[in-house]
Amino acid sequence: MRHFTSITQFGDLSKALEAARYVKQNPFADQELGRNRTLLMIFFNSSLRTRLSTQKAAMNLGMNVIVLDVNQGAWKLETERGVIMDGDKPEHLLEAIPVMGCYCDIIGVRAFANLTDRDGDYAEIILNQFIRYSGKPVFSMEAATRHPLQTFADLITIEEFKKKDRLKVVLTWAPHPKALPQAVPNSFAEGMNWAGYDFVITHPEGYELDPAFVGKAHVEYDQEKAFEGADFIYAKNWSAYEGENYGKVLSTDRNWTVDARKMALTDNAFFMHCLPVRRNMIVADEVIESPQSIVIPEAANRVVSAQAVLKEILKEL
Ligand code: AN0
Ligand code: CP
Repeated sequence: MRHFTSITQFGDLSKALEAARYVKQNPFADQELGRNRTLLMIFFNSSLRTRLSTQKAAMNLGMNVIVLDVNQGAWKLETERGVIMDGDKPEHLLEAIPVMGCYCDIIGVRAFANLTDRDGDYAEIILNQFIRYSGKPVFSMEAATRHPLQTFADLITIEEFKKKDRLKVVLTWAPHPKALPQAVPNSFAEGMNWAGYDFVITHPEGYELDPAFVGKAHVEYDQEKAFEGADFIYAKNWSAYEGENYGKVLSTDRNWTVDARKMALTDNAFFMHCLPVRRNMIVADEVIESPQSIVIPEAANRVVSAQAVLKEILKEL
């Protein structure tokens, strides 16, 4: 594997799960693979889990790691080509990227959607510029349209906790005060379709996701109906995708918050969320603190997914 921007690039589900199992059981077995190799992680947005888990994964593989928060200490970067740079941005991404490429062997990039220009976001302009101009393998640490390391960790977690072969997995929209990207729900939907689970997406009308990611999922506007018999509830907020509402918050209706009464409609489902999560907006305290909440093992599996991906990339350097 050269670049990793979507879970579908990891061959098939059984290959991905086998790679994850090996890494989990033998975390330090491949220290030679990463020796004298440098990972550069570039953050255009904040992070707790992605930053720490990817660094830990790289250290497990014997790699050196450099982290750059673009908004803290680096020159402010212009991203549009053709701009007369007489404003507050002293450097262009088109020089910065190949320069960064000189200092490392692999680059991880976090660059969220800006939520104003849908075509630009869905063209993955920043991530693709890294792929094109850095000269190095690039992986997504959440880009505009996908968060594949999260999706991979989610799949590992579902496989670890599932109690039956035929699963009903439900992705539910939940309220949040600020506009969030569609990357996590898009990527999760892509992963569920790829894995072939029975998959339902529930959200208020107006929050339809890009059909390319929805795929074969059943869309149900009645959240309680969607929850019936579910084995996994995956909560996430996202802003609108459709038309001129792109990037807007259309509702903060707390009737969509995941609470114990709704969880009681499921088949004793596990509760998942990628974190960070706003309690009592997305999920009630009683649910996130319940034994059915697996948000911490889910976050722990971020080391496993990052390590499995880094290993695949290192093998082909
Ligand atoms: C981000 C998002 O919704 O994409 C990151 C999630 C991993 N969340 C926030 O900005 C709160
Ligand atoms: N889930 C996740 O990617 O968390 P961070 O934004 O803290 O990295």
